[in-house]
Amino acid sequence: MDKKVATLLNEQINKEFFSAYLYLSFANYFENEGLSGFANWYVVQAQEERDHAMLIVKYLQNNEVKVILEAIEKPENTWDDELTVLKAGLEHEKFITDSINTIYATALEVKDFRTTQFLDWFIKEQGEEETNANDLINKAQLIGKGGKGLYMLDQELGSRTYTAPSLVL
Ligand code: OFO
Repeated sequence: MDKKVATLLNEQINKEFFSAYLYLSFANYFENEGLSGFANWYVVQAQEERDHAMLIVKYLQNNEVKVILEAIEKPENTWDDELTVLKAGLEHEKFITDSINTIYATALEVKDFRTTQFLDWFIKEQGEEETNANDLINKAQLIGKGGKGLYMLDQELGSRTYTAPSLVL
């Protein structure tokens, strides 16, 4: 595999684990606020992010590339309110989308079509995750501060369950 592509994929592993860490921090925040449904939603999201990291680990190993694990940055743990957390989530997903796009473009440049094909799943996944993050913001904005609406949204988010990724390597 091209060295630059391999390095970017190695770095992406760290970003995915950081995403899991960040969303776990979101979940802790919501748990402390008494919003266990929101907390559940982000715990599931954290599990998905860990899966993304592991998919890249496996992909690199399948291609005889040595995986290097770096230290995971400490995520933020205090926010002003629920909406600020949700907006931080969307910003983070956009950052990850950019990162995946950069790897894709680099792989394309060196005609590494195996990697672009591998990344197709991630491109689609990022689209879904940005939509989800946006939807959460819209719902929270519709509801406004506290009350019955927030309680109902919390109930809805509490029903999210984890399913392993469908991508087969
Ligand atoms: Fe890894 O899926 Fe978004 O960040």
